[in-house]
This record gives sequence, C-alpha cells and structure tokens, in this order.
Amino acid sequence: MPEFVQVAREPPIATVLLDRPQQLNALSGELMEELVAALQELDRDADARCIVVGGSEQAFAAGADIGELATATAIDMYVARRIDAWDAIRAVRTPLVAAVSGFCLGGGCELAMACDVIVASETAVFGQPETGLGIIPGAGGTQRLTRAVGKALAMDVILSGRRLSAREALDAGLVARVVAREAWLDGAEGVARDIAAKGPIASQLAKEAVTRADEGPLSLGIDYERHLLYLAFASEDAREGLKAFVEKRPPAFEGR
Ligand code: CO8
Repeated sequence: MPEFVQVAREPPIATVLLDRPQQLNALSGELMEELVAALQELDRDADARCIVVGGSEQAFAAGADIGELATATAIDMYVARRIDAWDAIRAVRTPLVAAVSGFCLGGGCELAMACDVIVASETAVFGQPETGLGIIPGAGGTQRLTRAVGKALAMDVILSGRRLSAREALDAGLVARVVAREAWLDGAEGVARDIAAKGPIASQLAKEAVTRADEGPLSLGIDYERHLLYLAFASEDAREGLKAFVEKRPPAFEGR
C-alpha cells in the first residue's frame, strides 16, 4: 500500500491524491516514486480513461521537499535519478487532469503543468519560488511555464517569485478552468468524466498531438498530427464513433 498517495478507481476515471498533509504535499523522493508507480499502473488499466491528480484543499503541492534538497549534492541527484520520475509522468498516455487547490508552488506547479488540463479552485496560488532558494525550476518549469504564459510573465514569476492567483493563471493561459473552492476536486473529476466519455484511443492520440504542438515546430507538428489521425482512423473506436453519429445514437467505445 502506498503511504503518500491515495488511489481511487471510479471507472471510467481514477483519482490519485497526494497525501503528505503535514508538509503541504511536498514532493519527497518516496512520494514521487509512489505517484509514478500509481500513474503507470493506471495507465495500463483500460477502466481508467482519464486520471485526476490532486492534493488537498489546502495544497496541491508546495514544491520539492526542501529538506531533502538541502542535503543533496548534484551527484546525489544524478545518481538517485530524482528527476527521471518526471520523464515517466510525461510518458503517461492517459489524459491527466490536475485538480489544483491552495499552494501550487515550485515542483508542485511543475507537476500541475506536466498534467494535460489544469482545473484550479479560486483559492489556488501558482508560483516558482526556486530562485529564492538559490536554485532554479528543474522539472520542466522554465520551459512549460514560458510556453503556457509567454516569456514576459514567465520571467516575472520565475525571477521575482511573484505568485499568480487562479484568475490570473486562467487569464494567462496556465489554467483551463476555475471552479469554486468547495468544487476543487468534483470540478476536476467532472472534466475527467467528460474526457473519459470520448474515444479513449482518440483521446490519447489527441493528447500526443497537442503535446507535440507545445513542444516543437509547427510544420513537424502538423505532419505528426496527420500520422496520428491515420492511426485514429484505424481504431475500432473511430468506426464506432462515426457510425454512431450517423445512426443518431450514443457511441459505445471499447478502447480498441
Ligand atoms: N518542502 C518541505 N517541507 C515543506 C515544504 C517544502 N517544499 N513546504 C512546506 N513545508 C512544510 C513546512 O516546513 C512546515 O513544516 P513544519 O510544520 O514541520 O514546520 C509545513 O510544511 C507547513 O508549512 P508552513 O508552516 O511554512 O505553512 P505556511 O502556510 O506558513 O506557508 C508556504 C506555506 C508559503 C507554502 C511555505 O510553506 C513555503 O514557502 N514552502 C516552500 C515553497 C517553496 O519554496 N517551494 C519550492 C521548493 S524547491 C522545488 O520545488 C524545486 C523543484 C526542482 C525539481 C525537483 C527535483 C527533485
């Protein structure tokens, strides 16, 4: 049984909640290992068509565990492959919805950005305070935040330690939706259910295609999208989804 994450399966979605409340869900090495193991297992589970990643109402996550970082040398970090966990999250095919409430700082903000859709409660606070600790965001923060909100605001947030409210994050394009404080988890699970109702293969391929748009040049992204569209067309889900529309009935997707 994992100690620092809670997994709930409610087909067709699953929810993984970080559970280190005394440390505001600071991302210790053990927590990250458990999170990755849970996501990888759910990624292989056909009944989990969309996964919600959340914390608590008080904190999504207040960053990497500063106590661990304080005693780690560069070579400790390299040998322990601490940051490799983040590659494993990036490799998850199932759409990930971040349910963000309260503090979403440093590695916490990077974790939210590693998800595909961020649903924030009105209490959410986003920031990358690493330079205040003498380090820099190291789990994709400098790259993903810049792509999400543009250079001007990313520089401000990363260099000055400015925190963004949920509304500011929504306006800037970091967050997809803002929900009421008490709906921080239900709101995200509702979005996850909407996603899970779609063709699961199509959702995974679309996630991959959008990720390409975020990561690379337009011409390569458009070529890549075309190949993924051909792949989607080869799925039984595509036959079913298209036929169901023509026959004026809801589709029954099998994830094949
Ligand atoms: N790490 C470890 N413990 C933490 C962390 C953290 N990031 N954040 C909070 N805690 C602990 C506190 O030490 C405190 O513990 P205790 O009760 O034992 O003293 C408890 O959580 C509650 O925190 P506070 O008393 O400070 O609560 P406040 O409400 O006063 O303040 C804040 C909340 C503003 C969130 C404050 O705790 C804070 O500033 N936390 C640190 C935020 C931060 O700087 N995050 C960035 C960390 S560095 C990082 O994420 C780098 C990522 C690089 C890639 C990862 C590679 C592995």
